[in-house]
Amino acid sequence: MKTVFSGIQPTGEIHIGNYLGAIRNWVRIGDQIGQNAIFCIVDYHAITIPHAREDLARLTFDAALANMAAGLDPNKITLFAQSHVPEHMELSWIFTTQTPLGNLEGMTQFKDKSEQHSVLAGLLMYPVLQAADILLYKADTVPVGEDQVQHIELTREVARRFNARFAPIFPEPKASIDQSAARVPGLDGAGKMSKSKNNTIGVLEDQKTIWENLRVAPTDPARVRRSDPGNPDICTIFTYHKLFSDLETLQMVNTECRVAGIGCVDCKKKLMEGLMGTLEPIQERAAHLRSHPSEVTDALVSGAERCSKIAKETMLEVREAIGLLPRNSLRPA
Ligand code: AQP
Repeated sequence: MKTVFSGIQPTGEIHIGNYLGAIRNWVRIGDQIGQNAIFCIVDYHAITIPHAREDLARLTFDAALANMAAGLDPNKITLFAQSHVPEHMELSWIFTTQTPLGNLEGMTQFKDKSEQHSVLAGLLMYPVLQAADILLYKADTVPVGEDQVQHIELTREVARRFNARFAPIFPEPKASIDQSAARVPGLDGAGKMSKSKNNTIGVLEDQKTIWENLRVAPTDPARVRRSDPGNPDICTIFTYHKLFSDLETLQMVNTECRVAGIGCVDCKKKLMEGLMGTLEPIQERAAHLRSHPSEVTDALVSGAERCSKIAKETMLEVREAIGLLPRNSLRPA
């Protein structure tokens, strides 16, 4: 790992899927490689579905705050907002002109989101912009959840095609996935936890709200009465236990659920202990950052400065490679 890039959309509250599937891994990588670990709040991606203009800036700031609270230290790593480095859009356009439409129409996320939202052209181009985000910094590793694997494969194709046609500028980056939490399920048990699906446990959500949502979350449908035995292997709550509870609790739940020794409410109360044990320190750091917002804004300012430098250098190479007329060549000698 020389350079690592990953991003998160400011489309809502950061949830435990983002934390366990991505951010936790980002923190570990940052500890290993420092400021070459580049993390981005991808606000231009967030507008590929209809968004509320009055919320976007706040959500972008909040996403940066939540990431810092979850352990990203801007004195170590690089954190910035995508729109503060306009070269992302320039490279994205160049890649758009080189990418067959068929490659984009087949993307699973595009197909899923097209069913939920009116289809904007930007939604189709989402993975091209993502390729530009990653390749602008010549990142070789992209730590993501499983849902992003297909997009990283497209990024590799984009790099390969560009290198073959113009000049060998880009690495072919690999996805890095934390298999223990590659696809955290949503509270509704109907698919992955996702900000846009209203099935989340927010990392910064207060204990009361988390409990209200958890209390009514579906479990094994065979457990209609307290006395019905259940099967933890098909229960979302047990999946969360595996992510948050200690071994002793895990074994107890695994055994007792199967013989109706504990009910679902008891099981969920047990989960709350492990869950809040993880979330409370994050929430304390978030409270500190809320009362010291300049720590967040300073991080974003210096992150964008650092990224701008790298981005400008890459774009000089790219423009030359594709044969554009260089602006600085027009100056008289
Ligand atoms: N449920 C998840 N389990 C594991 N990893 C996840 N990621 C997202 N959900 C899970 C990973 O988190 C990083 C940021 O992704 P994102 O901003 O696209 O998160 P989201 O919650 O998926 O956001 P949206 O706005 O609701 O998008 P859609 O509708 O596309 O899911 C990524 O590394 C992602 O893999």
